[in-house]
Amino acid sequence: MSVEVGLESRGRGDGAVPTVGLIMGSDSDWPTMRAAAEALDEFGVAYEVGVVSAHRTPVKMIEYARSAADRGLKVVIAGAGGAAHLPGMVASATPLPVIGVPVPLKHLDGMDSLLSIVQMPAGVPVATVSIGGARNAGLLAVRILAAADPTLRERMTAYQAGLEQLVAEKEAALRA
Ligand code: RP5
Repeated sequence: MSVEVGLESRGRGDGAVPTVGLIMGSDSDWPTMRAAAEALDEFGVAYEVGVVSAHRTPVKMIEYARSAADRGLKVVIAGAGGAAHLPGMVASATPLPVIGVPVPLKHLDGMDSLLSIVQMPAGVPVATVSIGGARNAGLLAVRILAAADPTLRERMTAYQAGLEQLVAEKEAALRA
């Protein structure tokens, strides 16, 4: 299938310098990872997106991680499946917070991806979301940025109010 990611990263959002790096081990991860991109788009967060593989492009991965902070990124979202070493390896080579997304593959229902990402050694944290939980990865990145950005914090608060409203509406429909 045709996907929207390539080896070159590109910026999105409101045209500003990307603050989030959205990377994945393969273009085949994009159907899962696009939910993170959509969440960032909803909040107007500029990001770059690309394929960086721990196993197939290890030099690129290290260069990406080492240059990430100096290039202006504040958070990295890294998705991978199977022997999912990308998030942890990126975390080992950048001081930035790294959010790992376990991508479910055909076998093992994503448990292999989850355990590969979540079981990090002490000293090298990766904030791991649920299997396939790319939307939450995007939202968590927004929250991290919002800690120092009042405008984003307002948007996140409004989003949370919207969730409450949605539940109230569904509950009302249930009772009708
Ligand atoms: C992982 O291997 C990637 O993150 C992907 O989830 C998986 C399979 O990659 P492809 O063989 O589809 O390129 O490193």
